[in-house]
Amino acid sequence: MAKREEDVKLLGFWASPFSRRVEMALKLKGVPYEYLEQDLMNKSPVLLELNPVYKKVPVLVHKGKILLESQLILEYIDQTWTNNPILPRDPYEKAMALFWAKVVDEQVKIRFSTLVKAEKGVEVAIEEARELLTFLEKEITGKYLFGGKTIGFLDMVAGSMIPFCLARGWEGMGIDMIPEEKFPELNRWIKNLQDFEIVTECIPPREKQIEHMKKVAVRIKSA
Ligand SMILES: N[C@@H](CCC(=O)N[C@@H](CS)C(=O)NCC(=O)O)C(=O)O
Repeated sequence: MAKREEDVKLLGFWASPFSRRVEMALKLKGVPYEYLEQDLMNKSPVLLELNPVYKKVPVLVHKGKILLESQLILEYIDQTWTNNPILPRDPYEKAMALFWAKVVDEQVKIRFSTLVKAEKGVEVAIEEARELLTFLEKEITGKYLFGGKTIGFLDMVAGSMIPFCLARGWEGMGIDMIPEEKFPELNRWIKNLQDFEIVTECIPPREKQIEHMKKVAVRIKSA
């Protein structure tokens, strides 16, 4: 079990799936951390100093070492505190978890912007987003969670991003992107995730997140 003197700080933002997943990982490992909420509209000198390349959260500081990029931070946490594994130990399963996590963070996330801009039309944008979700629907079929019986890497990446961030953004546009009848397995997974305190503690408040995602949509449109 991790001890007090671990000296872990997390620079994050309440609505960010990237920093929420890092919190899930720290909670799963039982690592105490100091959380420093960031104002992304008015970035602090400390954030700019610690992440001068991307100027983004999350930033994890462990005993003075600076860790950037949420998926890499999850790997670092997993290798530093070895209790309650996050990544599969099997090399093939690990590669697949990393592959699907990349799909979520790159492709599924981009589909939110595609829909906001709706350049090809709303129906086409919805179709494209659902096509990607269908791959995940197949992946989760027959499993309790992506990580099996316990929360794993893909549960943290996809769980922070899809139901509690993107789906709420789509909902703000009046779209139920993951309807139960089309995605029964993903809906089951979303419910299963919420059996875990480390997840429920990291889910942003629903209405506040929807309002936040509406503002994100306005920014995407005017960019
Ligand atoms: N690939 C990065 C993405 C991090 C990211 O996009 N963070 C957003 C918050 S959700 C941010 O800090 N945005 C500030 C900005 O873009 O100026 C990761 O996985 O950590």
